[in-house]
Amino acid sequence: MMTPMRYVLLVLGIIISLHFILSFSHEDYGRATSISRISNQIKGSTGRPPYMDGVPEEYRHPADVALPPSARRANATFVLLARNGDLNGVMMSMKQMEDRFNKKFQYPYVFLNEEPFSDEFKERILELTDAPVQFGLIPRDHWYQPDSIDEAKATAAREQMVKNQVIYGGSVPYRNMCRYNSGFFFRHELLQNYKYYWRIEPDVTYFCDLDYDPFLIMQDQNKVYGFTISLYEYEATIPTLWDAVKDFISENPDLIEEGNAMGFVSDNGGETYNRCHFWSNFELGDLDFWRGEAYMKFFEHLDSKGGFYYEASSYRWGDAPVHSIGAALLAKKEQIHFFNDIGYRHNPFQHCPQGDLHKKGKCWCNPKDNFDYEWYSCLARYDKLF
Ligand SMILES: Nc1nc2c(ncn2[C@@H]2O[C@H](COP(=O)(O)OP(=O)(O)OP(=O)(O)O)[C@@H](O)[C@H]2O)c(=O)[nH]1
Ligand SMILES: *[C@@H]1O[C@H](CO)[C@@H](O)[C@H](O)[C@H]1NC(C)=O
Ligand SMILES: [Mg+2]
Repeated sequence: MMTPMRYVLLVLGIIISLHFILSFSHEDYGRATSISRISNQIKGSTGRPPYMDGVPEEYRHPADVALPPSARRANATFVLLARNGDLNGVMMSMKQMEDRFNKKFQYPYVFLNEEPFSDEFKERILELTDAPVQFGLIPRDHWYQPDSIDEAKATAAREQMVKNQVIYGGSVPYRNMCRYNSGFFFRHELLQNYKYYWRIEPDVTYFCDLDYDPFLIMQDQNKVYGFTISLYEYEATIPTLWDAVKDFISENPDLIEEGNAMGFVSDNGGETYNRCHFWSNFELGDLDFWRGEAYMKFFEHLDSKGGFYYEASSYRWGDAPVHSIGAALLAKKEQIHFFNDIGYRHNPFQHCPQGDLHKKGKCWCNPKDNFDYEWYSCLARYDKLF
């Protein structure tokens, strides 16, 4: 039901957004933007997370025409990890990304697979975009379980999880995928040429038109990680992951960043994990951050504990908690960005922009179906950092 007050607010919102849409032609887009002013927005505790200030208007490109090749762009690419059998789901996601964003902005795509992509896969994908597309093969030693893993122990762990009905508990390929996304994709040779990436998964939904370039926000504001959904890991999960994290912290105190987001992952200064993580099926990130000394050491440390293959209690270490804990401890909290205006769904959760943002993005999700402040979401914990 629309109360009169809400109606007035909605109309006001429409008038304000129309004003902005009409007052910026696409020539304004990417004009030598006041980067110094923007980096001023990365400030200390203000009581407000930076996303609440919205996207500076000079970033917007509302006109429905492709950006000229000379327009300013970030050093960035999409990344899709997929099997040949994922083709249909990949196309559904990619077609939407093209329509909602990339037919205007023309960022390239990198596809990765531990098996060669089929001709059919490549042909069908190439039909969807005018942007450059590259298909990469994952080196064997980046994907398969390393020899150091005790297979008897790993098998026992998987069998235990199947018994406990843990989702994907018995699957070796799923573990390979989680370990690959945690510690290897950014080392692929096709990604060496890029600094930022946006991960796309099969069968996801992008609800809104994006009229600005999130990669430029990442680059100009020195962000390392961007998310739209955050949530708790399953109950009774990954106890040994946090033990390994605590070892890492005590062995490498100098690598832990000042002003980090520890408060997002722990409620007691690091004693225990509160199970919050960013949902990594959607992520924008800084590849150089993952490739940097701190995260590489962090990943090698976790990998040496074997938990990507063994975690016996009830779960397997996923790339989502690993990325999230890495970003939370090794970056400043302001470097983690909530993309509030990107409407997104990966079953079974969705982020649907609210109010003015919903209108601005011409979003088609139901604003009442929004995970942000549901009981299982961690967004309130992110907000509380600031
Ligand atoms: N090349 C390759 N890609 C994989 C493999 N397993 C998963 N992926 C990809 O890794 C990503 C995550 O896999 P999903 O199966 O979506 O895992 P999930 O998101 O935890 O689970 P769903 O709820 O089923 O989506 C997707 O981009 C998959 O296409 C694999 O064995 N090989
Ligand atoms: C893009 O980023 C990568 C990784 O940092 C770097 O090696 C490369 O030189 C950059 N390219 C451009 C054009 O700046
Ligand atoms: Mg998925």
